[in-house]
Amino acid sequence: MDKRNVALITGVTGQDGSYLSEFLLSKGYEVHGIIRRSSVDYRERIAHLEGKPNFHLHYADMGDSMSLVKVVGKVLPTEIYNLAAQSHVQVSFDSPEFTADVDATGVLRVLEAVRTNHLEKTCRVYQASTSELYGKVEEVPQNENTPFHPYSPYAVAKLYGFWIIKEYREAYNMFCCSGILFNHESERRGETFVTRKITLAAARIAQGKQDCLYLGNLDSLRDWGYAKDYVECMWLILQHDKPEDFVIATGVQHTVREFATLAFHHAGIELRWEGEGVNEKGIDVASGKTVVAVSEDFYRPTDVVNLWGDPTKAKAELGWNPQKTTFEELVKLMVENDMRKVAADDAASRVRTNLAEYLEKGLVK
Ligand code: NAP
Ligand code: G4F
Repeated sequence: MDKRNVALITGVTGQDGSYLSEFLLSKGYEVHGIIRRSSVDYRERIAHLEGKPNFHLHYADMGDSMSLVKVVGKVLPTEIYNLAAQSHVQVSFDSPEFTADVDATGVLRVLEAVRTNHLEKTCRVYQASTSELYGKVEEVPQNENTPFHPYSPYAVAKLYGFWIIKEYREAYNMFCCSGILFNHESERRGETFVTRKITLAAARIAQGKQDCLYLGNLDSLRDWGYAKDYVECMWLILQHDKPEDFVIATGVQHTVREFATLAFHHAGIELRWEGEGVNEKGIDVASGKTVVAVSEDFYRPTDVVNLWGDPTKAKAELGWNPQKTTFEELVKLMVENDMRKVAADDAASRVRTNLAEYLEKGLVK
């Protein structure tokens, strides 16, 4: 039995990869992460970990089997967390083939890298699966037995990932599992996901650095949790006595409109909503100005509108607390972070203003 605790994380530079690295390092793991070459600095989320003795980075790519086989063979991990993905649903409509290669075939490449290195018996594999599998939902709330109905190229690719993990578990007796995670957010969330787009814009508007925030479907419902709480569950899933799949969610859902109302409140702006559909507007009660408007540019060809997870199994079998950070606490901590960020970094905020202008013109989603 391999007693080492050596984790390999794909997607280490992402929101979840950075929190998971911190979590595993705090548990005494040797942590290895896969990075890609880029012409710009994209390692902001893990910069504070670089140079730590137990933290190591390796170049590889989810689209390059050989690189994955080599890294797995060099690191000999006892646990692999496969978090790497083209993770933006709207972008998957623009780049469906790339999304399929990374999010579907990429999972197969990781599993085959484990087999090629003969680590099936010593290496456990976690797959970052998603509530998007439920897509055009067939029941609410969604649990481990709810039928899947993927509703975007991203979700279809992730469905392959889910099934190939299950197949390798059954065919080769490997300890590989999927965490079916509902949306989880944080101060490190990518800036084009709706929550972070809202908290950054609320901070900029409150500080006079942006006029208006343009959003798509305000009625969309999500079960939003805190990423820092969710990475613990990834680890718990791999420590379980048998390989199984788990729904990870808070069990509470809110609309995009509710998220925006609360975020602006924490930025010091009370919103009043007027109009319907594409004509709906969020008006600053104090100034009478429109600070939120709807743009069809952010509507999706098919949109998932009713995600609501049932975390009963994770609570019972993993002892995980889905309400560690509440929705209200999550929104507050994200806004407070972005208020500080926008205020502190004037140079950066000028760049952000440019980004905000692009957002307003619908050029960046
Ligand atoms: P994220 O911030 O977008 O991070 C994605 C990571 O994948 C980044 O490190 C990215 O590297 C890496 N990556 C993308 N393409 C790659 C490739 N070809 N080769 C190697 N690495 C590649 O995503 P996240 O929010 O942390 O989510 C982590 C995982 O959980 C993803 O698989 C996502 O689909 C899934 N998930 C997320 C949520 C959520 O609400 N956050 C919910 C359910 C499931 P670069 O930095 O180089 O781009
Ligand atoms: O924040 P979103 O882009 O996240 P989405 O599509 O739910 O995907 C995220 O969560 C999934 C888990 O369910 C992950 F698998 C996936 O990797 C990713 O992390 O959009 C949330 C909702 C959507 O219904 C979208 O139509 O918000 C709606 N929305 C409304 N206006 C917007 C906007 N989304 C974005 N990104 N930008 C808007 O302006």
